[in-house]
Amino acid sequence: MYVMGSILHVLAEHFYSAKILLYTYLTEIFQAGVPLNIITNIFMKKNNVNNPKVDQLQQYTTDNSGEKLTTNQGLKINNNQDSLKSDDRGATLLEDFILREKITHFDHERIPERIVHARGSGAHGVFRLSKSMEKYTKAKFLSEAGKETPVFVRFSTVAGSRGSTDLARDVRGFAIKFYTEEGNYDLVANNIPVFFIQDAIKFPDLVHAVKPEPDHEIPQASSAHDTFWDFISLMPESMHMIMWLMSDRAIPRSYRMMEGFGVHSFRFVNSEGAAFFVKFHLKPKLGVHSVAWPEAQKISGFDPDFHRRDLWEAIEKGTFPEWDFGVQIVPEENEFDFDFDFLDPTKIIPEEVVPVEIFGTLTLNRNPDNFFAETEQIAFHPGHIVPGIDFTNDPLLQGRLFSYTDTQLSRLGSPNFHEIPINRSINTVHNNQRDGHMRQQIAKGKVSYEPNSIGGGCPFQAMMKDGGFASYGEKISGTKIRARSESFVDHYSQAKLFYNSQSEYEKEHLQKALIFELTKVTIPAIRERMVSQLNFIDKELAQKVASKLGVEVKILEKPNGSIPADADPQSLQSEEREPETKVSEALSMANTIKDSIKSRKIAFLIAEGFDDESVSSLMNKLEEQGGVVELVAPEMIPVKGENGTTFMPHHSITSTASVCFDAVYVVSGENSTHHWVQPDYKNGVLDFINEAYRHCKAIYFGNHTELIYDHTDIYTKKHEDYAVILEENNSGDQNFISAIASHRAWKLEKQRNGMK
Ligand code: HDD
Repeated sequence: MYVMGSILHVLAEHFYSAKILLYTYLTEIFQAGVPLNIITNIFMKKNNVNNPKVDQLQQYTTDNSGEKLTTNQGLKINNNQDSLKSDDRGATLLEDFILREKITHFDHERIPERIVHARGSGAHGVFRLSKSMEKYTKAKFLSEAGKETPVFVRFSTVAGSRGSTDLARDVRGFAIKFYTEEGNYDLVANNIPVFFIQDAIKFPDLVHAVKPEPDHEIPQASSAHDTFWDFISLMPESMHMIMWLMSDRAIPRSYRMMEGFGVHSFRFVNSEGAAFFVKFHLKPKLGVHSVAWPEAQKISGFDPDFHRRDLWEAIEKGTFPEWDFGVQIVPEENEFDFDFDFLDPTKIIPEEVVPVEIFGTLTLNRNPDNFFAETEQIAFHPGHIVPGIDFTNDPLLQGRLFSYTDTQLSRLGSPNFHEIPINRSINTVHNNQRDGHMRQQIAKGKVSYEPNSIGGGCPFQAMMKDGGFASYGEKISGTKIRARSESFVDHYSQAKLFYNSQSEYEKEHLQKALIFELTKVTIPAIRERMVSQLNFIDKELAQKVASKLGVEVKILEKPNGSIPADADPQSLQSEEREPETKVSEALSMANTIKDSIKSRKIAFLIAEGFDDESVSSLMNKLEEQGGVVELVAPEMIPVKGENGTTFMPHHSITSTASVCFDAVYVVSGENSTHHWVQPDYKNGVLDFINEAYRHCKAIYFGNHTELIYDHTDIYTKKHEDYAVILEENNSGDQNFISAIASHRAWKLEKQRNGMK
């Protein structure tokens, strides 16, 4: 059997392009003799070409194919069905070490979930440097164009538990571990470039406010409740972040379609010791796209794993998610040239003021083998840096530097969490740290101290020229004080900048989000405080929201919030600065990339007697351009076309909804149309189409589908709409493809929903 396995392996390696064909053929031939999973493992081998981190993980990876069941001590088990008893109807014996081992391990399978960012998904990949950044940083992985560094990326929501829905309105984490030759570098980023608070001392308060309320643990994965808005309405510094959080950025279409931001200003330090302030950016090659809030709510019911599944499937299909990676760079001497403080994490540097310099591509190309071992056990920390990258005095970052190691101790249970395979650096670790729970490294010799003579002085400290890390020698002089800098006290200018940069439909979504969230607030005083805060950002916005909440906008006499105890709040608050730019195009998703249908999911509504030629032809066109077609039929049974082709549907109309797709094709065919309008299916198919229409998706009606079309909201509203394509033909196909690429016809939303 194993000889057979090796032969197959060699064959597969040499005839890569024919792998799939060969696979189908061989599974049929060898089904009897070789277990299917041996063949599968060989042919569906994960993409791990030239990835030293993946190679390292292989040492710890096991494969049960063809193996016998054993205990954890390696003893072969001959009966895994029955415990050891005093008789076949007698009590179980304490002696049953196999039962005890199995149950004990099971009893301890869970570890504490992350206090924030508990719900997440991850993947392996590679960062490829396209341009040397040597001028700015001595980090080796950023020095030589063409260099490839293995990475593991974990995306997450913040507030929900491990089992919560992916589609919560929330910030998304975007944490990247670069396994560099100089050690691990972690960029623990988010999909929003600013944060709620300016100082880490407020983090526990923020998290307690947003998490489920402690008396009844309600609500799960939602900010729409009293304690969150109570806190926010008292924290003017959070207003910029709130604008982002209430925008559609907080409900991404896919992890693959979100930006990533390092948030804080970090430092690049070059080999001459010169330092530069940098802000990290990741820009998805597929553009930045979101779903609408009513969709998000429904997706949470149909597929709470929507983002996790999307990431997994895209990688399995070989549509590898990609981001351009870059930085905004500001030389140290220009630190004070801006109208905000670089150390304030509630501020962005508008891209129109300092453009993003792209220097490489991040590609995710391999799903993990085991969720727990990799995605759950990975431990990120903004303090994992390499020479050439350094911190700033941003008080939020400074607090993070303490929090992340600390949390791993309670989550992973031991200071040896760096030895868990996914956390190991690809260069070897040498130091005098010893022992502790679950120690794995076997350190030779007598010496575990330094200086020493017995061990020949090893391990030696590294000189800077040999890659030894030395902190950037920032000059500091000051008086110890527990206070906030006055340069941090402008909480509204950039909130305004964000709001004013949004397109009309984005502004409307944002207003609706605020109304949704604040409607769930049960205490009128909190709603009132909140709309009064909004009034500092945009008077019309405040009025609109207030009018739906039954509260009045009050001009705050004395702004609430965290300000130095001895400062006059009024004077600080009113110190609003004139922003350098009033509108930033980069802040609106309306201006994002819309040129590809790659990985877009298109539902084909097929029923008995459908036009199979048109299905095959359009399917080919869409798939050629990277689109993903899934067939939806009245029932989950094979469906025959008019020319005899039979398709097995992916879904039945009752098991999915159009919110799970980007576009809909109502397949040509008189017979199939008749089938769909039968009483059993008519409401289902109409709901499917009408909902896609409301959410501004591309919809294509093939030939002879009038009987369906005439009953949809589209017909009754008789709109001229570029994203609804009637009757199949060549230009129809092309129009459909363009409409899918443009993501949504958001501009027609009001019209489509019958609003003025
Ligand atoms: Fe944090 C996790 C991102 C502020 C304390 N954070 C965590 C993760 C991301 C971020 C992406 C998930 C990592 C993973 O996938 O394992 N956090 C941010 C960003 C922040 C930020 C972009 C602001 C700019 N965080 C922040 C502060 C503190 C923390 C101010 C504490 C003072 N964060 C944590 C934590 C977590 C965490 C409690 C929970 C799990 C973990 O670290 O490993 O330590």
